[in-house]
Amino acid sequence: MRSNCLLSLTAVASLFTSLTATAQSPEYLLTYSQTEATVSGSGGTVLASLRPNEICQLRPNSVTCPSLSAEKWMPRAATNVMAGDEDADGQYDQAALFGRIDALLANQPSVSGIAGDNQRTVFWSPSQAMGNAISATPFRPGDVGRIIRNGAGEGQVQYFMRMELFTQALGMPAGSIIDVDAIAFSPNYGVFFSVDADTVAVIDCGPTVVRDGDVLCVPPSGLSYTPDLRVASVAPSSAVVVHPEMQMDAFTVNAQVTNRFGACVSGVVDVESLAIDFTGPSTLVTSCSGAPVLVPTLLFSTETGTGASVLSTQFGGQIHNIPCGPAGTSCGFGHTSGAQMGIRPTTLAVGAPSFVNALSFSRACRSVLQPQQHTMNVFPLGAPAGAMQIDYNSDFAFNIALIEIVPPGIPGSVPAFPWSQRCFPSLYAPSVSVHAWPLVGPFGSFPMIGIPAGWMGKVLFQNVGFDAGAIELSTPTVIDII
Ligand SMILES: [Ca+2]
Ligand SMILES: [Ca+2]
Ligand SMILES: [Ca+2]
Repeated sequence: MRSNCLLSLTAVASLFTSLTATAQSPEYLLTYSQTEATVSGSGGTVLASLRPNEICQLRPNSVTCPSLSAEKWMPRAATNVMAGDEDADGQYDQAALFGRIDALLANQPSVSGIAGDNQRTVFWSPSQAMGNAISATPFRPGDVGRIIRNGAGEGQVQYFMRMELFTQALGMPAGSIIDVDAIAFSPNYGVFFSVDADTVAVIDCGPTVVRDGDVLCVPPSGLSYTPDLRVASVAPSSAVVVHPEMQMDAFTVNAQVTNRFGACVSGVVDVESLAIDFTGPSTLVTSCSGAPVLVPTLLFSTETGTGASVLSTQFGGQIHNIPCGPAGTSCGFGHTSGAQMGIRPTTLAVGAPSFVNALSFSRACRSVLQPQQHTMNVFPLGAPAGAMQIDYNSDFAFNIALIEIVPPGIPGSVPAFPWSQRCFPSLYAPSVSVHAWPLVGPFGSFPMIGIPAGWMGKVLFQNVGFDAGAIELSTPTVIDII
């Protein structure tokens, strides 16, 4: 009976794997643990500076490989608008919103090479809580969620899986607090995650110290879903340690990867990101209760993996290969520079300081805005037009900038449907006028409007990109005029 169950489970698994493999594109969304610089320089714009609370995009392919560069994909300028004035201080400009984005889950399938994810669909985990002045439900380090507009308005946190479900799966007492530090998910395999600090849990093996280097799984049998495939509930104590920290250390040693200084990395210390590699084999792990848990090939990064290396559990541990080459340097061949994952090394001899803090496969459209100054402190004298610039990066050859001059609070967005179903799906400026055109892609700038003497308020911009038969919106940005 059991072997039949196993067989059918494996058959379903391989079916799902083959379906998903065709949909999975070798493009990534990711975050870096420290502020880094794009290899490209992003056209000399402020978009070249990648902050730990901003999601970046890497598109390795035969065209980009000679000059592979990460680029900003979810600027904090955008999340400042999406989250609203969450701390009720009157300012949208919140430089440290979320602290660091330390886990990322992009699970919308890419259909026929068309982007499936946007900044409204991806889920992430913060390392610092968001304020609750706008969203009644919190966004805490132990949550994996996103920010949407719903019946309650703008700036609402919608969970993929909230902290209470993680702690229930870990058998922890009600009210326990954790920080989720890595996540990956497929309905076939369940939820994989890692925590930021060692913690006492009561899981299938009984009372256990869960390590920050462990990879845990809540298998499908322990999960129930909302209609849109978010986690609605978990079975208590259903989490299984599928790769203990010692195993992750062994994968890391076997991968033979160097850090930013050229030293061989000898252990994980802390697992920092997870992604499912559907092209690799799956293995069966037996939990303490005897139940088989199907574990796919996992990509992971470690706190020790400076120079932004990415490793894989395949073949007992190896450096992950992106289409441009290995995502790290092999021991004996020098340091891992960061350029393998799209960021600038510190010097010729020393790699970038970051480890990869969050990682997900995703093919997604890119059209982003960032002002050179988020706040203009110009009251009461005002400022002339062009006193500063708003920078953009767009997939589209031709763009225009929309502007809305708004009172202290930004009016809510409206769905852009049937437009902008590949890029940002909400129009933030219902009463708009065209501010700047034509704006030629990919990189460029347009001038800030003049600010009259004695004026305070908010100025909101959103670009429109024109593609063959499509109109696509950029991420929004707002400037606080004080
Ligand atoms: Ca604020
Ligand atoms: Ca977190
Ligand atoms: Ca992390």
